[in-house]
Amino acid sequence: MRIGIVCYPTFGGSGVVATELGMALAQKGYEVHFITYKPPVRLDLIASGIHFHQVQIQEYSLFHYQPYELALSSRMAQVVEKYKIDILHVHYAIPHAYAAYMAKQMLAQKGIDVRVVTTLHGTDITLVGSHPNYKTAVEFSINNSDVVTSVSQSLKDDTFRLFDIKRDIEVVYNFIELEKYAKHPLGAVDCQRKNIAKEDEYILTHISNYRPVKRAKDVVRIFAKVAAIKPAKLLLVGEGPEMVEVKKIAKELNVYHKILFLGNSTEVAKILCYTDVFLLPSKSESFGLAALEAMAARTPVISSNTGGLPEVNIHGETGFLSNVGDVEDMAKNTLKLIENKGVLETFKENAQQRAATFQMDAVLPKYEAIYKSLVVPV
Ligand code: GMT
Repeated sequence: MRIGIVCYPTFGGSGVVATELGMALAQKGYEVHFITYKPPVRLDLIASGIHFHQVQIQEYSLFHYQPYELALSSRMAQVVEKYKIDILHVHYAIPHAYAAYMAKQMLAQKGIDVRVVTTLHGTDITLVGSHPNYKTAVEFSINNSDVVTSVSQSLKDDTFRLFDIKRDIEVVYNFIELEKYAKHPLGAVDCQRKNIAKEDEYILTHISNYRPVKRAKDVVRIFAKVAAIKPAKLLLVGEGPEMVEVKKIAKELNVYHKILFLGNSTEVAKILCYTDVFLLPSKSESFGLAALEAMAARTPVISSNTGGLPEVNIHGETGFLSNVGDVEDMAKNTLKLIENKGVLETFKENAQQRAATFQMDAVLPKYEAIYKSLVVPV
């Protein structure tokens, strides 16, 4: 079977999920074609079965905004026709589901029937998709995909609450390859903690795109409260619009010198390997792939209780959940973990065991079953 994958090629969770899925499918013998504006950051371009088709945008001065959807749907239609693609699996509804619908219509004129699977990832429904500027088109694209999946039950519920949906949505959770993160007992990652912190220092980590939805300023506030009581370092991974303010608050709270700003990184497994506690105080989070990656690396998670996070992080077992913005409670919970070595060890073990329930081996067959259900035997 030939699968076309459309995603954002950046560090965001939806692009990571799409990339890991595509690479796993290629390993199982599927022919996988990525169609996007640049190679996805985690994509192994030379792996067997992987193909990449770039969407080119020509600047034209008449256009205040260049029409990416047009270029994308044209490219999708060309690639489907040339490589006889059976399924277009689009990740993140805006504008991918809409462009896929257009490609499908263009191909239908030529007697080609390509099937469209749309996976909803979060802000394409919650923050952005349900905004009146986009709502009509997003609702239309969801209702007109052949199959729609969402990465959590919470996101499915949000989709039905925010749109007039006239079809079923299947929950297919995000997944993890535990072996990539496991520091113990599989030991795939060479962990060199002593390069990062002193023996007695605890390491707290946050990974995100520093958009307001991540509440990264809360991360610094939590850290300042923890660092006032216990020796600790904070690793901030990623880049984004709120980073300037994050640094400002770190200086105001006098913890700047205890923070390592690591920027965007493809070495997430290595960084998590050093980490004792992962912080994710988001305002909205459909799933929280970053939390799952941390848990896979035996790291308990201090998070908010929003969206799909309670489906991933189990309160009092793999970490703790607090109300959005309750920095005091999040700091208290972090200290609960690091003030007692036995407690921290139990939570680390629980976190990894919980992450194992999201193993790729369990999730991949669900996508395969969806693809197979759509391809009509000839
Ligand atoms: O979190 C982001 O801002 C990035 C965004 C994306 O689409 O790349 O992440 C969303 O999709 C991830 C993968 O399914 C989920 O794990 C994240 O929870 C979700 N983010 C939000 O809902 C804010």
